[in-house]
Amino acid sequence: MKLTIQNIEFEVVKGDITAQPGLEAVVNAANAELSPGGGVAGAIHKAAGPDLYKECKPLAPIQPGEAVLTNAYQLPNKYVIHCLGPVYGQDKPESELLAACYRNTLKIAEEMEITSLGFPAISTGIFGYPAELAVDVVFNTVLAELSGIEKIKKIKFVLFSDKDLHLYETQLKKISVG
Ligand code: AR6
Repeated sequence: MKLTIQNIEFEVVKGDITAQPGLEAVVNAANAELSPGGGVAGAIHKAAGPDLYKECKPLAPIQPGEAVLTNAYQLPNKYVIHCLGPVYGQDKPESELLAACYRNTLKIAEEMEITSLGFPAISTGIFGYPAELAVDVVFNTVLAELSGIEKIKKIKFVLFSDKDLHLYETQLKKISVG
């Protein structure tokens, strides 16, 4: 599903964040050490190859809410923006830290003049953030940032399950009817 808001195309798909050749940057749901780990981070490091972790190592550790940029190596993208989401029930306030992830990622993308980027559902896997709560934070945060965005033309949300796809599509439909 697609929707254009203030000249930015939003797209919501079910898919794999490591298989998004049309996007200049993809976002990693990272760990503090920026190491491979599991979930999105494991998949991204596996697909990018070992040079990614070599570039990551000196940038670590990062704090919850923080984001850093690297090259994407063997991924079909130019950059990876690594973002550390909050561990639900541990890093507080969770919603503010999750919002900071999305804000900081958008800020880096703007600074680097990145025109298209893809987000997974940060913190909603191993970090335990309920997806139905996270999706509200995601859309509230991204929509609040739109007035400051000039370079980004496409934001794609790449979800791993039908349930998450449905949550995101429901949000996008709500926005489209105002
Ligand atoms: N493409 C898109 N989404 C995916 C993919 C993929 N290839 N793989 C999983 N997801 P998670 P977190 C979904 O756990 O909660 C790692 O070990 C997944 O179903 O990757 O921020 C890191 O090293 C879920 O909906 O990220 C950290 O230690 C969402 O992406 C920790 O997990 C996020 O799941 C980060 O945990």
